[in-house]
Amino acid sequence: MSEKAFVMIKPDGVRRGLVGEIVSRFKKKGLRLLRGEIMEISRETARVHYGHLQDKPFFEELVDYITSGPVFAMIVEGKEAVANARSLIGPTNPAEAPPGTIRGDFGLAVEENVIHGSDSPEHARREIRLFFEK
Ligand code: IDP
Repeated sequence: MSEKAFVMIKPDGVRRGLVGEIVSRFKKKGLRLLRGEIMEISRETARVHYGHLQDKPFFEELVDYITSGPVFAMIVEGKEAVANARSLIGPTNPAEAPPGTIRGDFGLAVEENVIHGSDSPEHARREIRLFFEK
């Protein structure tokens, strides 16, 4: 059974010219890129997307970061797309992400961790609606 995941290259990844390299990793893994779009996200969308973190002390900084420039939003599809995308992406903190993962290879710190990937199929559906169907 095929599944869809929402993946987003964050503004630091776009600014640093990593879109092509990162997209190619998803393709080499065997995931299909159904949509891929450069977009600016509003503070309102950022607040909804990261709503589960609104009580964290870094929430405003997170909204600043994710709206600091264009992102590259994607829908990838394939078998267990959510789990497979998360394994390509690696743990939240790049300092703890192993080499070979996207965060491990391209990031230094949790405040700029290059990429987002949905953490469940249900959240993937919600994020695809939020970013692509508004
Ligand atoms: P995830 O992105 O790996 O699913 P979450 O815990 O959902 O991790 O956090 C969402 C995003 O919030 C992270 O990707 C990162 O950009 C940011 N973040 C998480 N923890 C911190 C922190 O301690 N300081 C600053 N930003 C953080």
